[in-house]
Amino acid sequence: MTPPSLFDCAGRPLDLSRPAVMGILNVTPDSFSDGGRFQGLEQALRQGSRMAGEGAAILDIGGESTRPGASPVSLQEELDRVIPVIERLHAELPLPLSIDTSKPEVMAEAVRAGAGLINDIFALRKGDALAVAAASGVPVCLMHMQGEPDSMQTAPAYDDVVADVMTFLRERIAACAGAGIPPERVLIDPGFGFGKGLAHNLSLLARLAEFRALGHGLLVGISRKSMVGAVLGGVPVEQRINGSLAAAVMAVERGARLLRVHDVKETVEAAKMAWAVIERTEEPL
Ligand code: 8Y7
Repeated sequence: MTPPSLFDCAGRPLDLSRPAVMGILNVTPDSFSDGGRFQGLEQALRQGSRMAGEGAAILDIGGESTRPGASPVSLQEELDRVIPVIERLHAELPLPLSIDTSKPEVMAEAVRAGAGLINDIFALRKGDALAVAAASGVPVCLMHMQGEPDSMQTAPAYDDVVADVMTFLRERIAACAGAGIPPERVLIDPGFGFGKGLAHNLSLLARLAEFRALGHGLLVGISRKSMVGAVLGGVPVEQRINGSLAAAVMAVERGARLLRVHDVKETVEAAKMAWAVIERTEEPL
């Protein structure tokens, strides 16, 4: 059950025969300064170009904050945020783009605008997301989440977190197959921090290799998350790079092939080092 190593993201290849980095591009008002829509667009383009230059293989563009307690964003507002950014980045950069959304309408518009992957923290469970994703023709990432963003951290509970998450992902993979999304188009993600306590997150990372049995490309997002802050004694997000890199290396060693991160250059270098050891490669990567 070797996962596919090459994904066709709307005509742009994503090579996961070795670890690759997905750069996070949030297009939310709190993620750009104060200058309104145009400044937000220009800033997103600069940030996207920088991450591409730092070695990102794909950029993940999101217009809705999923932090606990964040207020929901209307469909029109989410479209207004992400579609111009996707259009411009698609025109100006050669790399594939991912749309981070749970709304079927945003998925459809984003793919029309040039997005080549759908990253959905709800694993295509909202409305007709399954059918829309199937019709789009692009690969999808199915992420596990227990509960809903506003309440998921209240009392997360599992019998066996790895087994429970794997059962959920198997069910969503089957739902995709039923909707016409073949397994070769599906990436999976255990969803670090989404309805998980620290012990759950640490178990998922320690036992990440077990997810290889599902035979799908494995994406992980640990970058700057609270699990890193907690381990380091409550440090703020801007002091979580080293902890995030340590977790990224452990994920690569256990089979992760796409790392969703804020700190692209650092993660690209850490992943190259890990991969050189795994492959005993003496050539520069
Ligand atoms: C993840 C994600 C977020 C993740 C995937 C954050 C959108 C929270 N986390 N998507 N999105 N996996 N696939 O801190 O772990 O970045 S948002």
